[in-house]
Amino acid sequence: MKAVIFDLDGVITDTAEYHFLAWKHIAEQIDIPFDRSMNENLKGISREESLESILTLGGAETKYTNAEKQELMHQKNQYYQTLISELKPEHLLPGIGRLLCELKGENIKVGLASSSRNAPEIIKRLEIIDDFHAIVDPTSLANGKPDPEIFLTAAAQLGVSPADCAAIEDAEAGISAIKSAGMFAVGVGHELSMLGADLIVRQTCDLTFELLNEEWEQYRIKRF
Ligand code: B16
Ligand code: MG
Repeated sequence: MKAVIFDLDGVITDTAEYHFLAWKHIAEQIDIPFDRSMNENLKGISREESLESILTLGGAETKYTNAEKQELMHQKNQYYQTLISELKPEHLLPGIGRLLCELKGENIKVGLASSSRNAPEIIKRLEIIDDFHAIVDPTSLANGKPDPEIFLTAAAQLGVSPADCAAIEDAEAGISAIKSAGMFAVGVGHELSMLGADLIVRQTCDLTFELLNEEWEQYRIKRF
């Protein structure tokens, strides 16, 4: 294991709640009911695809022009940015600060593969930006998760072969992307929603270098 690539939302910090509140604010404006269970399907999905999903749920997929959709996304992002302006180092999910520290001590490269255009701002506010050797710019990609492009780009930026990377995700689309990239997939969450992951932990506080390394060795023995 030469590199570990992190998803952001749901792995490093819990911005899913802020995405939920921001989309709910927009959905209410356009009279579409939106709840937390609907929000689950938007995890890891781009801003554009999230809006399309909400419009489809509300039977409004053909109701808005492209310009109107751009405006709705702009308003959602403004609301979201107000919420993330409150983020502080204490909003790191449990165990993540320790894991970043352990990886540094082991000379393992660290990458960020988040679909969020707000990711650099968020990791700056969490005061962990210096721990990352590569941060993928999602606007430079042709395809979002579950396509493997974001994880392959992170590995290329780190100068590490995908086969030597582990990646951590909390969303189904993300686990599929990691597996298609040929990497060791670590899922954070319930077994049923992390199908396909090589290692599943219930909470971020269970993520230690020791566990990742042990499971990585088992995975290598099974594969080769
Ligand atoms: P933005 P991740 C994803 O982050 C979120 O899970 C998803 O809900 C959001 O729509 C997407 O980022 C885009 O975010 O609107 O800030 O560009 O899980 O890939 O870190
Ligand atoms: Mg996520």
